[in-house]
Amino acid sequence: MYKLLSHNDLDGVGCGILAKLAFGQDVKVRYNSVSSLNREIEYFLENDSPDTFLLITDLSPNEENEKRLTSYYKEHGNVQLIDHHKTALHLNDYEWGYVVVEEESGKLTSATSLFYQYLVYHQHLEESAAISEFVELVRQYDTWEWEKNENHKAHSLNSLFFLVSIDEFELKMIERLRTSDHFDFDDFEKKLLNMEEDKIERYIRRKKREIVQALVGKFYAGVVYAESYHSEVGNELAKEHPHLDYIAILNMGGKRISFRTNRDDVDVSEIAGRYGGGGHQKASGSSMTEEAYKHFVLNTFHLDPLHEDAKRNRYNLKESEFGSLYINRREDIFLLTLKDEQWLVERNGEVLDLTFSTYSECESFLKRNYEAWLARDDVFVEYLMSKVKAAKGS
Ligand SMILES: [Mn+2]
Repeated sequence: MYKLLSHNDLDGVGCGILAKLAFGQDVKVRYNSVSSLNREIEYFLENDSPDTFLLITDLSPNEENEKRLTSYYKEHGNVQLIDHHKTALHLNDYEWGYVVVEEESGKLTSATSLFYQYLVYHQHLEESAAISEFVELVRQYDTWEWEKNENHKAHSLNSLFFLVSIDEFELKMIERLRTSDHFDFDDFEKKLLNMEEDKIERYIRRKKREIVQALVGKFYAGVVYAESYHSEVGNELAKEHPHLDYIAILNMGGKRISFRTNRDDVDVSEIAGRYGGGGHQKASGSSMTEEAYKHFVLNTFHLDPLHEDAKRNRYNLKESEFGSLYINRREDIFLLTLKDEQWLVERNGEVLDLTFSTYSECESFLKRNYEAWLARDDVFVEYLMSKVKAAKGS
């Protein structure tokens, strides 16, 4: 007998699907949130037969259960943990732990891709084109590589995962992976998925109008409330606001926070760690602890949302040789200009005593300190006319 404790997201359920393909009736699978895993481990250690082989994927136990699992392993063997989270790397110190974040080729791993290798290596499962394609879609979604590769099928797979129940998803996928030569969606699913993508787009557009900016510790965070589509919301907001260090997505009902960044110089697994959570460098999560509540809810609730940059301008453009005009809620007027290959900021007519070697650094400074946005063309034209008037008058 086998027992698999896995995460309740697509990557975790991908492991469950592979386990059922490999072991059929001989495996019991339980999907967990990050917080419920430890209860399940304790239940297993107290109640299950030592003949049952325990597999844990895509999640890591707390310190106490690390100890319990280690002594259990010494006595019975029969434990294997497989994970790809950076915050779980220390579990490689145990014989029962196997954590790989990145393959030697530089390819990022997922729990499903590691577990697939494990099952094939131990001859529990035979490789097939359909399964390999499914595993790769899960991996690309979980590592967010799909976006760079424009592999929308990977994104669709995750959307489908959320459209149906976990049980239904499992059943559908197991059947398909057993019988198809290649992995694909059926026509009805394709129709559903198109509708879902439109819905996600509208949801993200709304969230773009709700995000607020807050300095938390030494980092500038974008804070937004969202119950669904955390990865998509986080990713789009991070792209929209590169001056922010990370995006904190608050799920008040679930009392959880997701952290996302697309920057290489920020590690959100450390941010989540501060509130007792963990994860990857670019994506992590934690519970809404009292401290987190204070930092992200209480201290930010009164703030006005960030304003988006004007998008349809023809004249007031970024990095323009005529200067780029920004405004903010306090009605400050900023002009970004290039002089002697350095970018300067003029605030309400006065040049600040700072220079920047790139436009993006200059803009980032402006947005972090003044919450300014690129003004619309009509504001720009009005500004230029007032300049001309002033010049004529003098
Ligand atoms: Mn994962």
